[in-house]
Amino acid sequence: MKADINEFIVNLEKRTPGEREFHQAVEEVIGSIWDFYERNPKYQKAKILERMVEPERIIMFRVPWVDDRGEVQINRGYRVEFNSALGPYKGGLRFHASVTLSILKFLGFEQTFKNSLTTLPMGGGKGGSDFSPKGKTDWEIMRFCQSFMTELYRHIGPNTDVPAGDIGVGGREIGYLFGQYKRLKNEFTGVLTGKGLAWGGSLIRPEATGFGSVYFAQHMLHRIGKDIEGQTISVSGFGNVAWGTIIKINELGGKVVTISGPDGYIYDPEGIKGNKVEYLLELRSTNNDIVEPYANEFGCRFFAGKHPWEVPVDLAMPCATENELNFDDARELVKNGCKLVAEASNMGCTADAAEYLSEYIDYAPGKAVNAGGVAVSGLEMSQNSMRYNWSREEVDMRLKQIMKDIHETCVTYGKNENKVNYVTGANVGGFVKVADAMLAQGIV
Ligand code: 2IT
Repeated sequence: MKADINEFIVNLEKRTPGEREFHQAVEEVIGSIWDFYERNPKYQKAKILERMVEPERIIMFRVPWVDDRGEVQINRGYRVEFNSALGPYKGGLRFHASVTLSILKFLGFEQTFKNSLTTLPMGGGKGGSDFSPKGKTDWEIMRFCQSFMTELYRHIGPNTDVPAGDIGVGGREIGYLFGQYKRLKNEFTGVLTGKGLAWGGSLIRPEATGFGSVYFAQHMLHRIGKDIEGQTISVSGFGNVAWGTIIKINELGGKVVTISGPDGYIYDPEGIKGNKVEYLLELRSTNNDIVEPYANEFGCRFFAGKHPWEVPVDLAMPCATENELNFDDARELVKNGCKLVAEASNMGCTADAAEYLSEYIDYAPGKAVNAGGVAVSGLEMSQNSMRYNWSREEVDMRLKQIMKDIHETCVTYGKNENKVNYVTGANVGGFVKVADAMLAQGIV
């Protein structure tokens, strides 16, 4: 058995040289579904896994634009249309200097499993650009978005591929992208999610990734006889996901003591609550991507160049980006008595950190924990199709139910005596539906 799995990985690496993050994501999935795959020869015979690691289509394009000084700028745009077995390609756009094809392939691959877990009819995709909104003016961001959409519009559509936001793409960018799509196609459709409330957006979409992650963590805690209430929690990042996560933790009686940025982390032992949560939005709107000003504003400590995982807490929720929690961080968390890590970022833990955490405490991967974001995007698509808007309560109720179902799926497929391996649970649970749909649809 080992030989086969190794052969699979060697072949993958040969076909996709240098795509480190993509290999990491595939290896994690393959490692946990291999037994299941072997026990089900119908999947092997149809080469389901071999097909799953090959995106159905990749679009790469030039994005030229003119900055405020009149200088020509060139970025690269991407859309990875990974898998459409369950529905139109669905997944965010990331605008960040670190974006490469490998990063978008890892995200698109993960998205396929994540979207399957939501129970909604969505395939997997991801896109973006190496353009970073950091330090750019509003006019520059608008011109970039218009140029990006001028190519992308011919590849997407409400029944084909429905992008949304990710790092560097929020309400403002979705607005500019939507405006240009509408202008080019002369069609007002639900081609993007994360839209403004007045023009087709869904209530709770901005909060959904964070809220859903906390609902998921709450189910993990309940299973081991605990609750969010009274827990001290470390969070990383200070963007959209951290913001929603912190709001919901406060609402449920937990205390968040850290946030972080590329510059370091903040330790606020009093808890990040009240107007401090509002301040996060202000911090983000400056486009500087640094968290240090929080320390000056509220008189607490800033630790330059460090990860928040050295702070002793009951629970840790990574909310920033991939590989933000490494093996040493994982060891430090466990040593300091942390009981649970719920990953709200995509592939927030390095492979060795994830393995270590799974062994010693409860650890759940991003594709299960953060699926609430794309789930509410799916609900936004439903509302757009009906040309109708649900109330806040209605959307929140559906989000809660979806997170409960995802947790149950993880327990069903990941339970081993008294412990749940959430990595196995999420991967096998996500795989089965996609694989069965692919079998039914023939060799395509
Ligand atoms: O990683 C993710 O699930 C997202 N960035 C959200 C994707 C979406 O289509 O809402």
